[in-house]
Amino acid sequence: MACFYFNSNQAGAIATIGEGEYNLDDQIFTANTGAGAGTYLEDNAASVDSRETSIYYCIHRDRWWSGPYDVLPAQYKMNLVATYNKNSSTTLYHNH
Ligand SMILES: [Ca+2]
Ligand SMILES: [Ca+2]
Repeated sequence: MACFYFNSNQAGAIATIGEGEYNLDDQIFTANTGAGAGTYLEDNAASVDSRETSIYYCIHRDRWWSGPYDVLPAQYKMNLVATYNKNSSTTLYHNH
């Protein structure tokens, strides 16, 4: 599972993604989880963390896994860079 946060440094509302998503316009930040709760996940995430042990995620700026992207390694926390407030799709890969 990848956790997205509305604010930097894993703060604010949270949204979780467990699989690849070609768009993020039908996911929302979970109610009552902090600043930004209830807003759409697409183009509104500032930071992420991974709860996976053998999967890494790519977070893309555009839908259908296109455009600039950030890589979220397993068991890692980071602020988004290429997709800061511009996140539109996700893919996941198993580590080799
Ligand atoms: Ca979706
Ligand atoms: Ca976008």
